[in-house]
Parts: sequence; C-alpha cells; structure tokens
Amino acid sequence: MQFRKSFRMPLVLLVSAWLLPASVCFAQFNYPDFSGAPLLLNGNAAIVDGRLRLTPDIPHQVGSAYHPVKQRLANGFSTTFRFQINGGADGFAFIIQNFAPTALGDDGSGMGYAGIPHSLVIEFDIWYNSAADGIDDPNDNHVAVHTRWRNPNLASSIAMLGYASPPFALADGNVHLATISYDGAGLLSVSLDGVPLLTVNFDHADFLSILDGSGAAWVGFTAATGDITAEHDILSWSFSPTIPGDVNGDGCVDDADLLIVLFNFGTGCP
Ligand SMILES: [Ca+2]
Ligand SMILES: [Ca+2]
Repeated sequence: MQFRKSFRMPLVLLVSAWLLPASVCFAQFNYPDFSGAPLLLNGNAAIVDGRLRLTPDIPHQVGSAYHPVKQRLANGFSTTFRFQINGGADGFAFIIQNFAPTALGDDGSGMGYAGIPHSLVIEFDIWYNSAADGIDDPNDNHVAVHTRWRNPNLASSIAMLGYASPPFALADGNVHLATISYDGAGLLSVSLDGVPLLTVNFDHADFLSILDGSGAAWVGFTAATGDITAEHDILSWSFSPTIPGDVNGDGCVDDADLLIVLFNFGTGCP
C-alpha cells in the first residue's frame, strides 16, 4: 500500500496538467537597450541613442518612464538596470506606483517622484538639500527608500525608510549596475555594481496597500533637474516578478514547472 500512496500525488499532478491551460505567463521583461522600447514617457523623458534619458542637461527638467504593462509585485520581484549620470543635480529614482501611467512628480529636489501617491521609490540622490529646504538629506550622494504609502510621496527625510551612501559618486559619469529585490515579505534590498548596499524592512501589508486589487502596479523611473543640472540616463533594464509555482523562474507557470515537481516528488522526504 506504501507504493500506491507514494504515487497518488504525482498522478493528481499529471491529471491536473491535462486539465490546465498550456501555460500561464506573467509579464517579466528585459530591455538590453531602449531602441524602439514601448515605454510610456512623460515630461522631458526621451529615448536618445538607445538610452532612456530621464532628463537632459537643462535646468528644471522632470521626466518619468514606465513599462507599459503593470507588474505583479505582491509576491516579490527582482530588477536590474544600468545607469549613468553626468552633471550635478538632482538625481533619479526607481519607482513602484499605482497612481497613473502618466504619473510625474516635482522637479528639483523632488526628483520627479515627490507628490505621487501610492508609490515607493529607491532614489539615487546626488544633491544635498538641507533641513531648511524642507528635505534634510543625509548628504549629497545617497541611495534611499522613500514612501508615504497611499499618501503623496516626499523627498523629505520624513518619508525615508533607510539610506546608504555608496563608496563612489553616483554622478561620477561612469556606468553603474543596480539590482533591487523585494522578498514579498517586507525585506527590500539594493546592490550596486554587485555589492550589497542597503536593506530596508517594512510591513508587507503596507506594501500591498499601494498595489491594485490584483497585487500589481506600474514600475519605472523618474528624475529631475533644478537650477543645477544633470543628464540622467538608464542604459538597460530587466524586471522579474516572483511568481508562486514558477519553479524554473522563466515567468511562466507551465508543464515545465510541473515536470520538475513531478520528477522530484518525494525526494525531500526520508
Ligand atoms: Ca537631494
Ligand atoms: Ca534624498
């Protein structure tokens, strides 16, 4: 009878495979560059020579760009992008927001995200704004997580969950690689050039509160200049939501995942 019991579950899985649609795929994406990329561009953002130029090197510019399909974020995600900043102010941000695909925040110290509700950003801030300015930046070179959850976001330190300063200038004119990961349980991590830089903890229920009913939101970038200017460029971008059941991590829950489960069924038990 032990024989029959151990094969009952694989049989159920196999029958389920026949009943399920061939695959259910989710919208992970990869832009090796931005030539012809279908991004939603707002304000002064543009695609220039295959780059996403969030702002040109001109005073008081503000831009945002979003992937055209909302991403499912409720179970976590990982995203990687290359960036290059030439100039002095103000910085850019990776943004998750469920406000609108046209969302565009304040220029200058607002880095294009301040004022957007239902948002969480990881800012790459290259200009020191004082407490007297109402911002209270830690310094002129930091990566920080800012959110006020459903309320309009702020570049002020009152909206900051945590920050770290990299061992190089974000605006050194070199190309840098950033990876941002969320574990789907309240832990957000940021690495720069492959080196862990920052982790921030929050209540996962708060994170869910800024997503839509299906656990999705827009993802993209914002940036701004003020009296001082910079060219803020994103050179490449990939994004992968965490999908339960996607055993091989290809963005689809399909037969391939089922077969992995099936062939490994019971191997973890004594
Ligand atoms: Ca600043
Ligand atoms: Ca800041």
